[in-house]
Amino acid sequence: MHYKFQLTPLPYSYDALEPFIDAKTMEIHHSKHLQTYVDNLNAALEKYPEYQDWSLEKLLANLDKLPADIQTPVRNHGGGVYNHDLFFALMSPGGTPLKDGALKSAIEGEWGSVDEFLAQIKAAALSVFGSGWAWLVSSADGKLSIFKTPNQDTPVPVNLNPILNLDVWEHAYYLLRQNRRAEYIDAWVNVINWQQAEENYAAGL
Ligand code: MN3
Repeated sequence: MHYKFQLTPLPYSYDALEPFIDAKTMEIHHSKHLQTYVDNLNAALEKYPEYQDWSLEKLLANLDKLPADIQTPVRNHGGGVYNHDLFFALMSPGGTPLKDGALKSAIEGEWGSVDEFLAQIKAAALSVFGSGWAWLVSSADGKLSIFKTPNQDTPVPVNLNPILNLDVWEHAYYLLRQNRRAEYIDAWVNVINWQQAEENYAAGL
């Protein structure tokens, strides 16, 4: 995937995550917020053909090599595209189960149980001040950790493999749940696409 970036279609309908995440939130989040990130990323790259064949990962890993005037737009809007493409694929109607296997074993090895991991990522997500993301990531040796990023920053520049991410920008929950971030996180647990998380983990090994 490189310039000209396109809006990735949602792999389910806007109302498919009800009642946990409402249709109006999903519609605005995908068709307005993500579309804006795509458009602004393309606008930043429009006048620099030499970067138009760079993948999104390459752009995000090499922000300091880009022309000064597009470093911040690519960081913010490219990060927005990267983060949301992961996030939307990591949800599914009713969720998919975390099967016995490499990821479940690694989570249990690190946190003792999946429930304890979920408690820890909730705590991390609640502690993001303002807008940002909570992540489950793996390092090159496969070790898991919980990670936080502000704004639309990504784990790419620090070479961490994304397994699972959670958007805690207010636009992800404000329409249905107003300021109740904890309630949104508890609802999100019901729609986690663990099968996709398992694939993301395997891709980083
Ligand atoms: Mn968002």
